[in-house]
Amino acid sequence: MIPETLETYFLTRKAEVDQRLEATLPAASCPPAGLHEAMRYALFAGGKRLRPILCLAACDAVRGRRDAVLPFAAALELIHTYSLVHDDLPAMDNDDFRRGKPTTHKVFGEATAILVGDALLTAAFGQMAEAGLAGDSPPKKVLTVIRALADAAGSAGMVGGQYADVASEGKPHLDLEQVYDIHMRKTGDLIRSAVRIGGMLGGASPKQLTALTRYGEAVGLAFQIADDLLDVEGQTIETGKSTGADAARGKWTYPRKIGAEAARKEAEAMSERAVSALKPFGPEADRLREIAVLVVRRTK
Ligand code: GRG
Repeated sequence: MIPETLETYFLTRKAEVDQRLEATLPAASCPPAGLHEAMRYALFAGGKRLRPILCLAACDAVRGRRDAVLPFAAALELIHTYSLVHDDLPAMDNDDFRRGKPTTHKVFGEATAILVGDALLTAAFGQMAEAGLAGDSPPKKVLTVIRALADAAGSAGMVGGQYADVASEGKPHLDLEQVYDIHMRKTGDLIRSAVRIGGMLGGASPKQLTALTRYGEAVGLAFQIADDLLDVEGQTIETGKSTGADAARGKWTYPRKIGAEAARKEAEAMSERAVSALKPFGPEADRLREIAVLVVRRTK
């Protein structure tokens, strides 16, 4: 058999996730049609589906059943997309472009964009409840996963990190620990949670779950630092969003705090830490290893 390349793996998993999302969301013509059209616009604008793919790859690493994990992988993308739609609003980052296209509020207006985010977040929890009802995983495990995702996405996790990020804008000084804390909560918690959920539903042992948690944490931080660097050095044509926006807004990032060169080294170190966290695993975790390397080499 020809070994599957990372590219094929990404494309295949992305297609599975997209199919699931397609089946989950009401048709654009279904009332309220304006809202459903806008939800679909936000969700199918060309995202990389990194979080669902990490979740499925973690399931593969513990030789779990991917089909039982897929609804939760889709839920992760629903939550991620809602966060981007809200993050782009004028009250937050005020971005006109995302994934190379006009942002949701630019096309459908601010009120609709707020409701799109609300509806995507609600759909994520509906999706997970439905998966629980389908009975592919034990109910207690499903509830544990839902609890974990609510923590990662809520005020102690992503939303709390976003709050701290917004509050830190324009401040004259932030310690590196504070920048780390914002990055971990804003971006890292959902990424770590994606990996943990794939492991938990896939049947990870406690030792495996600890290793996956360490991996997810390191990849989450590496990803955010790489994102900071793309904002400084990236090409709008590739990233699909305006570059230099963080500096213009007075945001605290790793390149601003420690310089671009040191930030790149830190991202590389995190990527290596992620790979070494996977020592307890054999080749079944190769996709996770490859993703950890890719995350710091990405150009979009
Ligand atoms: C508004 C509650 C709320 C939270 C927002 C994630 C986030 C918190 C804000 C996004 C700001 C940002 C650009 C952070 C950098 C890391 C990041 C999440 C980048 C976008 O994720 P990708 O690259 O996006 O996975 P795609 O488009 O591929 O899905």
